Amino acid sequence: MERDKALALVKEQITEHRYQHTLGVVGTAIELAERFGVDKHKAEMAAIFHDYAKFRPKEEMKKIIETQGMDERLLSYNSELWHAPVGAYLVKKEAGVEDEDILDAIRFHTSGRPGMTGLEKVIYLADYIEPGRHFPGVDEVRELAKHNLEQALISSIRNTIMFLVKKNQAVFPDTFHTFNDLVLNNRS
Ligand code: DGI
Ligand code: FE
Ligand code: FE
Repeated sequence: MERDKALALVKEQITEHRYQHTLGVVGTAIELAERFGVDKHKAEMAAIFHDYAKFRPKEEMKKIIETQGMDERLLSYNSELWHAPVGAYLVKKEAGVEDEDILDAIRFHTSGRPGMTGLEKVIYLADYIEPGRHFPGVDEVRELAKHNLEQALISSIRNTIMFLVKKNQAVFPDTFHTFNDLVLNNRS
């Protein structure tokens, strides 16, 4: 699919603010893909569509999770997690994206998963460090991302987990499993 066609499809689904975030993720994802040897076209497409389902009604997302055989544990956790797997489903169904690498990068962009592909790592990280993000610790992750994809990812997932824990929010198990997987496989 053409970049402009994809952007037009996404623009209809999300707010202007979220669209500006998406453009930030696209630029960052292409940079990271180039730096770390990941397919740039797939990175661009996954970035464009990553938050496609962000504003779907919760009831619609819940129904899709239940009827499409998705992980129902999601329903017990923060509904912010739902737009990632539901997005992968809707981007295929409504936008006609068939590439499973791209769909997986959308599916796992919020929780990550053990054994993430390079493309999945690039999208997770680009979502975290795009220029519009301003949370504490993001500059340190931006520095790490200049030369080490895995260390940058570990740092961003650690920040996310600590942020949730400090707010007394339950952490989805896959987020912990992703953190453990990366730490255990990147000990220096
Ligand atoms: O969609 P974005 O805002 O661009 O970013 P995102 O897809 O990473 O979603 C971030 C939101 O998801 C944020 O409100 C925190 C929440 N979140 C991320 N990981 C977890 C989580 N919430 C819970 N309960 N558990 C998680 O592991
Ligand atoms: Fe998201
Ligand atoms: Fe996002």
